[in-house]
Amino acid sequence: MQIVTTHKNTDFDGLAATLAVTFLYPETTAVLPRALNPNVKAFLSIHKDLFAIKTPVDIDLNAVTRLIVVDTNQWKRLDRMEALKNRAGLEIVVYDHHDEAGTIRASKETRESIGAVTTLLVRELRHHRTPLTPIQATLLLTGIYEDTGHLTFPSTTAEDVYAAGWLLEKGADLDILSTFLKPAYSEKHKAVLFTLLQNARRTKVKGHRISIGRAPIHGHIDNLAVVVRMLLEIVNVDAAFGIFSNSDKRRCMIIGRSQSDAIDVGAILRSMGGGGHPRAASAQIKDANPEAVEQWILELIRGNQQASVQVSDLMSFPVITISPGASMEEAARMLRQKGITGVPVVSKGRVVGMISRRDFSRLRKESQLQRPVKSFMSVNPQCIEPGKSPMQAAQIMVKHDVGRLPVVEDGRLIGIVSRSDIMRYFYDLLPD
Ligand SMILES: [Mn+2]
Repeated sequence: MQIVTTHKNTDFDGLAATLAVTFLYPETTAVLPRALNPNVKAFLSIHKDLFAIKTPVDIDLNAVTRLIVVDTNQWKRLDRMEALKNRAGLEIVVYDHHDEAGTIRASKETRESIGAVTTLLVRELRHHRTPLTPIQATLLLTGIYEDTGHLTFPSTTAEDVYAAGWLLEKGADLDILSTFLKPAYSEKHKAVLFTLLQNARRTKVKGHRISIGRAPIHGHIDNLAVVVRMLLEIVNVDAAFGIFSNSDKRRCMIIGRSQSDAIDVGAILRSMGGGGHPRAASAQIKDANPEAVEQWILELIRGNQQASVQVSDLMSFPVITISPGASMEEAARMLRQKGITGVPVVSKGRVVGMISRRDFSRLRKESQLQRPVKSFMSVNPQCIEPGKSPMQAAQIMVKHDVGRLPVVEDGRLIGIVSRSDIMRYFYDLLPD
């Protein structure tokens, strides 16, 4: 078996390079350390199903014949790989961009001073003409951007920039990327934030807490959205708007950020001629008076009748279920025929368990296929109510490491929502 792994507290560069190896060599198993940095964890909470990822406890290290390590060359930075340290005959391949000498003695090492280790893998992907999906390209670009500070760190090389350009050609999505990367923040941003905080007005509209701040801008400032994001977090409202008037160019830039499904800033700013997503959007208006813009935003929120998306809008129904007395063999047949990976176990209309493909690994011998589902199912599974938001569903899935949630209303099973339903929802929010 061939595995690829990376350092503990995995960052996007480590994750991207790890998965890039599996894009290059699909027979490779990706093994991620159990400790991931928070940005990576958030990314995987939504994208987990797209990538086959194992943890060190899931795999049999005795079966490993080839170990590929990316973004580090130190044994101590790997999670639970000690058993491989002195394994005779083990082939080790390292991809790294750290200057210090490592403790891993590789049979093949690609170590270069370059902004991101992901760039080294992109070089191979290009060379092998490996096809990439836009989501894969987005992940790889996120790795490069993180380690190069959006291509601004002095360690950035021309090749990092070429790699980034190539990934954009392959459909990498900068909106998704900026959702998961912590944005850069400068002195200029600090000054603007200070102005916003001083004059931001806080109001309640239809029960939603809104803050709108205004700041005059001189010259050009990149990424003002960072400031609005911080305003939203500091004043802790459902949605925050920044109105930035640029006197010399006689135009107004409006940026909205929301942390509630009930306030769709994308819809609001689309009505003003801009665009974006429900939680992040912007618009530009010529010759506008900031005071009038503020009133306009408030009116749009008052008129914004659009219902927010709930789990019940995304769930599938009717739900295929199985009874606790059915045999494991029947369960296996059902999963195979319906092409699903798990099914709720229902008794007298109530969800009593969940049986999924991974439960079959607990069968020790063929004859156990005749045993009832109730002996192998996970009991008291995580369920969700239909009125919860897609984000809440994603959080439960990542917290409990489950790929689907029965949707239960008044104790009754009314649907089921899977990780791919949630993911599709987040991607459909993006404009074409
Ligand atoms: Mn790195």
